[in-house]
Amino acid sequence: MKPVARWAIVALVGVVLVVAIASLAGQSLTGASSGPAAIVLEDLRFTPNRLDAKVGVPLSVRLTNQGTQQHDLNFPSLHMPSLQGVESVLAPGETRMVTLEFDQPGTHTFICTLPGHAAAGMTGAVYVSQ
Ligand SMILES: [Cu+2]
Repeated sequence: MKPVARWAIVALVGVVLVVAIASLAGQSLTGASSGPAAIVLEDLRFTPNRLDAKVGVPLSVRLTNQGTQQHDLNFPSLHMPSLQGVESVLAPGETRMVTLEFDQPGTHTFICTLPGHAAAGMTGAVYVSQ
């Protein structure tokens, strides 16, 4: 794929996320059944591989493994007691909701910890602002 096409996809994803957050902001907090974000785990990549979050604000993310192998999503540099389920492995075809909540701003890298996956490019980051 040409670099130009990749940037177009990234830009489009960014717009979709902004729209989703804006539409949620316009609603009251009445039992949101779907999260504002989703990450697809494919063979050796996360799509999208970046998310935005705010300190102290829980972010629901739906993880779906559309690959043919097992994958996980792990924040190696963080110790987050509330990160339930994120470190467990998803089988092919499996979907799971997780909630991320960060207590520090910054760029928090996540990886797939299965052998060789991160080295092959299966990494991403959550950009956390105050
Ligand atoms: Cu993986």
